[in-house]
Amino acid sequence: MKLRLILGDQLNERHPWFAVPSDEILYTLMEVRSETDYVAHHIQKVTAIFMAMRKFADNLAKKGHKVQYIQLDDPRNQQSFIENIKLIVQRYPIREIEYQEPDEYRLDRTLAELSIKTGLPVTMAKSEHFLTSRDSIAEVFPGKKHYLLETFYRYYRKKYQILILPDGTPEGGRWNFDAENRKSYPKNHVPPEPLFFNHSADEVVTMLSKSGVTTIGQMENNQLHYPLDRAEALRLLEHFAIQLLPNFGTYQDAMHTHHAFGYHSRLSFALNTKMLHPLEVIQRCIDEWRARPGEISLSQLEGFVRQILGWREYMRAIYWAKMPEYATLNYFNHHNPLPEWYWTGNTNMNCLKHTIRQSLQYAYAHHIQRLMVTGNFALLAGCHPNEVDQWYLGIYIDAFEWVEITNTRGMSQFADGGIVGTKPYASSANYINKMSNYCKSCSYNHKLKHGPRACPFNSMYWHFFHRHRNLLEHNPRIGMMYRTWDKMESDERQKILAQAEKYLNAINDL
Ligand code: FAD
Ligand code: DLZ
Ligand code: SF4
Repeated sequence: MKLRLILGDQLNERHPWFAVPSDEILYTLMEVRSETDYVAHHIQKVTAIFMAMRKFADNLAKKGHKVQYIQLDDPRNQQSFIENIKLIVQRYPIREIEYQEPDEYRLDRTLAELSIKTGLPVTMAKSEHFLTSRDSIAEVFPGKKHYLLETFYRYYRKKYQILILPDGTPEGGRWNFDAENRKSYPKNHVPPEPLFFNHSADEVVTMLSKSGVTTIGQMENNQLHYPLDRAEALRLLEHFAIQLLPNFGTYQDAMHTHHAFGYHSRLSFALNTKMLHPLEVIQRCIDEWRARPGEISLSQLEGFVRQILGWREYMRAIYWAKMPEYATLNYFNHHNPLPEWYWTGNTNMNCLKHTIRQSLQYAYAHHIQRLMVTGNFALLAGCHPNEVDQWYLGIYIDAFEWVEITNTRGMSQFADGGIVGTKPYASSANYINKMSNYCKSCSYNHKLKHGPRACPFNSMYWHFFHRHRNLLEHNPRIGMMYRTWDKMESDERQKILAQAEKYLNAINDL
């Protein structure tokens, strides 16, 4: 008999593994403390993963597959993949083990030891989920030291013939429509209501609490809103294609106190747990765009395709090219702890208050909130990338290390010194004010650099560039900034630096 291990983020019912049921194959899923405890996860994240795993196991069993499901509170549970497998191997006539390539380095290493630990032949199967392979950086950039997202994206647009005309040029004559996108919401604009699924999570929540699993965040009335199986994930995709895609690109970067989700798809959980394949998501959106000419512009569609075929696959490619060293990079040698209010949202800074509270409430914030509010602030505040990683890895419903660390440590903290991005995403209040309504009701003044009500982003922004001058001055995309700084009156510069020091020294009180 063959044992096939399915991890909690491998819920792809269309994998070739499941084509034909066989009594000779035992599928195994397990809820284990080694996974619930490697970081403090959001309660909704652990709950969603467990409930989705349970549904997946039930569906397999209904289709005639043999399934062994180990719950977290099962007295026989050894709380680790290897120890549980060793136990199953003793109880069943298992002759061989298979698993799908895990997406996380840590588990890749752990499962590589399965054969030694069990004494059985072990095979790693392709997960068939991504559009690129683990070594796609070597494929796209042979012998190169720099890996531009744009080059990667165009390579795979061509390879998969996505929005490519017969003569090989991109549909619409351009690869990038960013110039048309990224507007803030006009006054009184209200995006469509998000599609929520109302799953009662009482049973799993009680089990987690009885088992003493530490979680963060809330779940109102134990109602879980995320899709838990493929049918629901497909409904969410339909909702996105029909209701949200028409304005996705335009408002991709907009932030608002009343609209947590805007035109974002909320598909990341379904994608990262493999309920949906990235190509079917892209194809569904292309079909909708073709069916509604004049109503959905190419800029909306291209902006979305770029996220999935570009950023998502690119982040994974960098992860596998650079791990495990990547997890140790700290270009700026930042060592401060994260402010305490990252776990409560109790700060007077309105942008951070809203972004953090929303993250605790929904296990969700959209890209610009993650990058330009919480990420930007942690960078300016000199927080240790390990702390920042732990926070992001725990709090978001879609957080798995292969995509979290490259976004956090790379894109948002520039701790990789420029592998993912060409310059740090540091900004003053100006950007947040332009893209949101946060500043309008904030106790700080977004226009002031110093003085009692000055927005902390402004002075901390200059403090960041000032303290890292030797690392950043020669970056061609930043040089201009130092010329602006140098042109300021010396008295003004001193006031700004003193204001930043004051804020940095009282970071928990902001
Ligand atoms: P949409 O805005 O609707 O975008 C559609 C899809 O594109 C997403 O579902 C996602 O699969 C993909 N996508 C978009 N941007 C990115 C990106 N930069 N990297 C990878 N995929 C992308 N995404 C995760 O899936 N897991 C993470 O742990 C994660 N951590 C992040 C940490 C930081 C600091 C930042 C700046 C971004 C992070 N992202 C992460 C990327 C992005 O913010 C989320 O994918 C997105 O907000 C999920 O919401 P959505 O499904 O509504 O996305
Ligand atoms: C995130 C997570 C959690 C919290 N719990 C489990 C679990 O108990 N069992 C499991 O198989 N997977 C879990 N996961 C998802 C894994 O951590 C995920 O498979 C790895 O991060 C690899 O990407
Ligand atoms: Fe955020 Fe500053 Fe605007 Fe307040 S004024 S919302 S702290 S950017």
